[in-house]
Amino acid sequence: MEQTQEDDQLSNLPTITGCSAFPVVLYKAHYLFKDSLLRVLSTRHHFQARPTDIFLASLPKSGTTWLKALAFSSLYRTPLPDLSDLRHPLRVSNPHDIVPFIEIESNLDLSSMPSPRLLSTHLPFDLLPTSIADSGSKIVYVCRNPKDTFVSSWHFWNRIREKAGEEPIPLEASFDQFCDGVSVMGPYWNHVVGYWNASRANDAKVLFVKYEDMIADPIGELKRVAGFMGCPFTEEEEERGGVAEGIVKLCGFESLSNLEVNREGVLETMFEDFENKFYFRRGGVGGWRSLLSLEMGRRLDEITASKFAGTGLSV
Ligand code: PAP
Repeated sequence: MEQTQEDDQLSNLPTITGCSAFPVVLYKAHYLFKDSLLRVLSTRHHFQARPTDIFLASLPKSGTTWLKALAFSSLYRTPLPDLSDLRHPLRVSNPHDIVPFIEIESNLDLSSMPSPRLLSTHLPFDLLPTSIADSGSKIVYVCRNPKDTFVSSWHFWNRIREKAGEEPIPLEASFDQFCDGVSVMGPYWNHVVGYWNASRANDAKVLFVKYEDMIADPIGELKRVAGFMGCPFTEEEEERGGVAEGIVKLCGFESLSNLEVNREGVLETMFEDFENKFYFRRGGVGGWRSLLSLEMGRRLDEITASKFAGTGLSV
């Protein structure tokens, strides 16, 4: 690829460390991985969405892996083997290997995937490829409360760093950064509000889902997602019973995290191989209390209340 003047400018953006195991840069008010910037821009310009595409969008550590599993096993439930079949893709592959990220998988030929394609992205709404907005494709966005998202992220990057023999990210400094908006794909609030506003503007295009609602009512939320994706559970399936329940059970934390592929397997990423088990820590709501003080929790709540003021959104 030819190096342009813009590429040079981009590769000279100041790097920021401490919010992840890898440096980020500030690009158009969003913090992106330095090493992924050119790839993100290339995806933005070259990725061709199809009207039938479904994108699962999220901030990292918001329930992406779970949503991928639920959406995949719902959307393709007719051609897929029975949920209990040991050959079911979710029993042999990590959800990230099944539902690729458009901005990361440059070595995968996404154009050869049959329709309807199920794809994912961590990109903020305003950095999505223009073809996504212009096509009839749909987006399911999952949001998680910022305290659990921060804590999940802090643990994740420290596991990566620990494996590389590096010191853990200092908690207080990383928390201050998060509060100042510095987090992967952040600021947190801009990412969430971007998709929230898009869903309010066009709820046939963007479905907004909360991780906490998925925990409280996984079957209800799964049905909402399936209906939005255009594959609602049929009357016959409802009468027969157990279809949505079976999907929720297979995709549940206990079930997925205990599969051999997710205990022992590794995921190839643009940085290095990450262990699949890093994507399953404990799950659930309110785990932040084991790491953050009440004062830190209050601080984040106050920032969130002020950032979400007037949006109609609460988390
Ligand atoms: P990613 O964006 O890097 O893919 P993502 O899957 O969004 O990460 O987030 C991982 C979190 O989802 C972890 O949360 P924790 O650190 O608070 O534990 C992980 O445990 C949780 N998670 C993964 N799978 C499930 C699941 N099936 N049900 C509920 N939570 C899950």
